[in-house]
Amino acid sequence: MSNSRFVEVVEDLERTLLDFIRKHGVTHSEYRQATDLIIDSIKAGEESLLLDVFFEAGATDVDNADLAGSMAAIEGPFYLEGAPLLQAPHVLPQRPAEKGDTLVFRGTVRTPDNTVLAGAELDMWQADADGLYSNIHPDIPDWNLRGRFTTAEDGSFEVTTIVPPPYEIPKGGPTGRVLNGLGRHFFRPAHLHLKVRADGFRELTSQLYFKDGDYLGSDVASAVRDGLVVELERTDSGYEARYDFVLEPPRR
Ligand code: MBD
Ligand code: FE
Repeated sequence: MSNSRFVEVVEDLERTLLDFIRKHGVTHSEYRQATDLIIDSIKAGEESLLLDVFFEAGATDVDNADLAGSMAAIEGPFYLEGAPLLQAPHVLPQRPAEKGDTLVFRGTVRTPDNTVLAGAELDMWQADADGLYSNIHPDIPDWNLRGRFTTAEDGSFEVTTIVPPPYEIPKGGPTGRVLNGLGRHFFRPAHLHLKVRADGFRELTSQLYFKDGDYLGSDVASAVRDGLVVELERTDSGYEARYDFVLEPPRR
């Protein structure tokens, strides 16, 4: 962000929030409740959950306004750099008897003119069958259901994992208390998170949902978009899904 843009947006945010305080007659005690809420959510290990639930999809829509590649999606609060690098056949790290139905996820990585990208990296993370993320929620081995793998010479990839369930925002935490106060439910539809990167292309943050899944129409984070919903097809051994990613060149 350039300094001139910083000044423009921060001064406008300042004006907007001061107007808001006057408009609603926000008292000092209410102001302090708001700052405590933000601090508490971070201390409770909710990372950026509170702000991501309310605002991240709005910023992502701005990025998606003029698009040459696949639609971007919200990253959410639980991405971590440095997930294990997997060798083929790719299987996301999991416990010996990981709960959940087996999911084989396949696709390709290409450029906007349909050239396949070999050696593109997919960095994937998801909730387990209890709806919990490793390295964030307790009692799960580090890096469980998180991993990086690369596309083959023909630009294709395949990874085996489990079908995630809908994600429920922790009920007892600060973000949950806000949602409860608003009378909203706590669910996000089931989803897979992926980042896709290749040298010379813009990194894509994606997130894929499953057609006909619960909460697609009422995501608590308001982040479902048509281009991000994939079919979940039954097979003899579980389910399969596919998505073809298109990476675009850097914007500037
Ligand atoms: C998630 O898994 C998520 O993706 C978002 C955006 C918010 C909370 C939990
Ligand atoms: Fe998520």
